[in-house]
Amino acid sequence: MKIVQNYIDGRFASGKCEFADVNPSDGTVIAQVTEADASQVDEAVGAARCSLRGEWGRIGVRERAARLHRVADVIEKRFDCFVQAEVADTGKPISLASKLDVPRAATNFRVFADLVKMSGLESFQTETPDGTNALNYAVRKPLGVVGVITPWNLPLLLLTWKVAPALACGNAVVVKPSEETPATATLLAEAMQDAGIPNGVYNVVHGFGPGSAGEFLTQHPDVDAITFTGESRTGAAIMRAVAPTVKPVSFELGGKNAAIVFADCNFEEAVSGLSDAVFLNTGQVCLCAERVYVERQIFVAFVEALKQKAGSLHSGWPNDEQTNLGPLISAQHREKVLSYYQLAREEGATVVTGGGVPTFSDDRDHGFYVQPTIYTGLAESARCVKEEIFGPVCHIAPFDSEEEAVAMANDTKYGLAASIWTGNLKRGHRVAQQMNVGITWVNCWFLRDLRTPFGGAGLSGIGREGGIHSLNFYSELNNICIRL
Ligand code: NAD
Ligand code: 6OD
Repeated sequence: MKIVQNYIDGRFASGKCEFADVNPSDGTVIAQVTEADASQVDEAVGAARCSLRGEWGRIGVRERAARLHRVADVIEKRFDCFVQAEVADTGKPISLASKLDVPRAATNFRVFADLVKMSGLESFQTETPDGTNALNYAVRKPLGVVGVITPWNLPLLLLTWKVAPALACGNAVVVKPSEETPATATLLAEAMQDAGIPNGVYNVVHGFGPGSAGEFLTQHPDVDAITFTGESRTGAAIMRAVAPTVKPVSFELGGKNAAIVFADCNFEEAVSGLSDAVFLNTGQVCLCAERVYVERQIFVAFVEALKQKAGSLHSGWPNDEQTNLGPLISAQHREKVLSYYQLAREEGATVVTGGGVPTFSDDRDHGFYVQPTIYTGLAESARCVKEEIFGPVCHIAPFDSEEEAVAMANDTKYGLAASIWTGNLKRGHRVAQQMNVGITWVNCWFLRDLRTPFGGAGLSGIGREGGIHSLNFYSELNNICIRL
C-alpha cells in the first residue's frame, strides 16, 4: 500500500499514526497517510524558521522568482502525475483536473514570481515642522513562518494560490492539506526539491483539525501568520486558536452565492453559465451558485432548460474524458448533502430534478455520487436557502423587480460571490455594485485574473488575496523616515 508521508526539512518522514486516503469514486483505500504529531509539527516549524536564516533568507527577489518559475516548470513536466494524484484523491473528472486544477497550480507560481519582481517601493516626501524635508519609504519584509491550511475541493489549486505568494515574498511555509486530499501537496514537495527550493522552506504536515496537525499549527507560538481556506466555522475555531499569539489571518471561507438572471439575458449563455456555476466540480466550489433568482417572464423556461442541462451531465468514472460530474468527496460529505436533499422536501420544495443517489451496477455504487438536483418553491427563510450545502444543487426562485432580486441576493450572512446575467450592461454595473460580496461576475462565472482581489465579506472571510493583496498579506511593511 502506498504511504503518503510528511515532508519536513527536505526529508520525507513517517510517524506513529496513519489514516486512510479513500478514492471517492469507488470507496477504495488508495494510500495510508502519516499523521503528524505535535513534535513533528514543531520540527516542521523549526525547520521553516531555520531556512529563513539560511540561503532562502539571503537570496534576492530575482533568484527567488527564478526558482518559483522552476517549480512551475516541474509541475508542467510532471503534469500527468499531478493530474492522476488529484483525480484519485478527489474523484473529479480528469478533464477538470487537467484543464483547471493543475494548470492553475503552475500559473499561481508564475504569476506571483513575476508580480513580486515588479512590486515597487511606496515613498512620500514629507515637510518637517522646521521647513526642511524628510523622505519616507516602505520596505517589504517576509512575515516569517506561514501556516497554510487548505480544503479538499481544489486541493493543489488552493494550496499553491497561497504557497506561491508566500514564497515569492520570502517566507517559509508549513502546509496542512486536507486529510481527504493529501497527495498533491506531497508531490509538490518533490517539485520543490527538483526546483532547488532549499530544505525547510516548504514543509508538509498531514492530519486533521482539532487535536491534530491543523490545531498544532494554528496554536504554535513560532508560526507568524495563518492563511486558511475552508468552512466558516473552522475559520471561527482558528481565530480562537490564534488569538493568544495575535497572528495575522487571511481567511477564504464558505458561501451561499446568488445568481440573478434577468429576462433580457442571452438565454443560452445564461443557462450554460449557470450549469457550470451550479454543477462544476459536483458543486464543490466555494463560488458555486446555490441560489438562483430568475425574472418571472423567463422563470418556467429557465427552470426547464437548467433541468435539461442537469440531465445531460455524465456521472462517469473520473478517468473517462466524457465524465463531467464526479462523486462528492467522502461518505460523510454525501451524508450531509443528502440530509439537505431530505430537508428540502420537509421544507416544502418542489423537486425539479434529482434529489437522490444514482445507481450504476458497478463499483461506483461504493463511491459517493449524488444526483444533480434542482429545487423550486422554498421560502427565502428555508434552511436550504440559507445554509451552504456544497453539492450539485440549487434552488431557483422567481423575482419581479431589480430591487427585489438585489434584496433577496443580499439576504445572507455570507458574502463571497455573485453573478448577474443581463443584456443591459448599465443594469449589470448597477446591480453588481449593490452586491454585498467580494467578487461579482456579469455574464460569466469563475473567470479569473490572478491580479484581482479575491475574498469574501461577512461569514465568507477576512481579507483579500490576489495580486498586490497577496503581497500585502504575506509581507510586513517597514516604513523608514529619513530627515533630509
Ligand atoms: P474544513 O474547514 O472542514 O477544512 C479545511 C481545512 O482545515 C482542512 O485541512 C482541515 O483539516 C482543517 N481544519 C479543520 N478544523 C481545523 C481546526 N480546528 N484547526 C485547524 N485546522 C482545521 O473545510 P473543507 O470541508 O475541507 O472545505 C469545504 C469548505 O471550504 C466549504 O465551506 C467551502 O465553501 C470552503 N472553501 C472556501 C473557499 C474560498 O476561497 N472562500 C475555497 C474553497 C473552499
Ligand atoms: O481561483 C482562485 O484563486 C480561488 N481561490 C478559487 C476558489 C475556489 C473555491 O472553491
